Amino acid sequence: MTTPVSGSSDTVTVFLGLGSNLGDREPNIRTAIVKLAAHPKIDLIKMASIFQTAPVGGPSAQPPYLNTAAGVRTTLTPVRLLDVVLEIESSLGRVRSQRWAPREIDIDILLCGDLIIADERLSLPHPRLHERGFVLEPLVEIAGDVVHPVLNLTIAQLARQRRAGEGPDSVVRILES
Ligand code: A4P
Ligand code: MG
Repeated sequence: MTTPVSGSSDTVTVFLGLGSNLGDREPNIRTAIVKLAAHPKIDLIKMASIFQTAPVGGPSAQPPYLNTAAGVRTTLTPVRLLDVVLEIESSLGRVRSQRWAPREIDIDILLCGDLIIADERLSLPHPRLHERGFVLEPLVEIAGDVVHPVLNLTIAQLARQRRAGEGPDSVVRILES
């Protein structure tokens, strides 16, 4: 089946990664989730715990992040969903400077059903999701059985693989959802 580039499509389950290391981090994350859930074409299904995590990449001496993941069902196409998340990021005060700079809110589209996309605006699955504790640890709580459509491993397998490769890291659960 071809994916329409705009408008609505069949309902698909999408997993999002959210992060904040500027401003009121927890309210930023919770407000972003509320805004997503308020969209008429997005139903919030699950939210993971919020984890405090050490910054990966970007300028040195950044504040620590809070990260979480959310599962939604939507009839939006991936590109329309990207527009919605970019709008929510802007409404929460995010201004883009350099890559991996500190931010009030980052909303990444991690997985969109089984879709595999590599175009200028959107890569799916998110190209770095399998490498990162700050993505995998929240995601495994709500999507452990979901299969990564490129790597053909479940999120639980990817999380175990990363932990084995890196050992304990600075991902610390601090709040329950
Ligand atoms: N884009 C392409 N694919 C996607 C996708 N699947 N989801 C494009 C969302 N956006 C996608 O993103 C730049 C552009 O990527 C978007 O406009 C969209 O067209 P951005 O959010 O402006 O840039 P960024 O986040 O600085 O870069 P990037 O490469 O997305 O970084 P990541 O991978 O999101 O990493 N450390 C901790 N502890 N916690 C974090 O949350 N986040 C990052 C950013 C780095 N270190 C971190 C964390
Ligand atoms: Mg991003």
